[in-house]
Amino acid sequence: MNERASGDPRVGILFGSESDREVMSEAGKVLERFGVAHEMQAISAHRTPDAVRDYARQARDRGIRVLICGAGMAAHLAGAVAANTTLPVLGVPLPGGTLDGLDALLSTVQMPAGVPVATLAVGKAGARNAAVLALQILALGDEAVARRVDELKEAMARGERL
Ligand code: RP5
Repeated sequence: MNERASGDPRVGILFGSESDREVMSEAGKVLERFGVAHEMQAISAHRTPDAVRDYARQARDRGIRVLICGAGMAAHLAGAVAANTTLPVLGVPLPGGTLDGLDALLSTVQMPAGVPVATLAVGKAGARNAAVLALQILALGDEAVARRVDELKEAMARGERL
């Protein structure tokens, strides 16, 4: 399972602020462990909306297959990305601020019909699970990734924790 990631990124990990990087790097660590190339970028739905639109619109042509978006407070990043791509978008609500993640959870999960964001748990567990879900999506068309996800299930059954 400890394969080195190489090649063009297949997963984009985005987050609304540099202050989110530490939590969202949990997703990157999982992808690294499974040998899936990814890229990480701070980009804000509120501060840099044009950059978010451009990134989302160009991602598929650049070879990205899944997008993971983490943000806190009024967390619109995942929804704004989903509005501009047909790639699967996985949202990770992040804790912090007065409401400590409940605000981000509701902002991320409550998308109107037609613009889905698959929303994970708040915080580090959500970041890790977003990476696993991204692997499971990639595994639909990649037997090597599918085998590694099977190995993860077996390892967890033996008591290993992700
Ligand atoms: C959100 O506001 C970010 O995703 C971050 O979680 C939160 C605080 O951002 P900073 O003030 O640390 O840049 O937009």
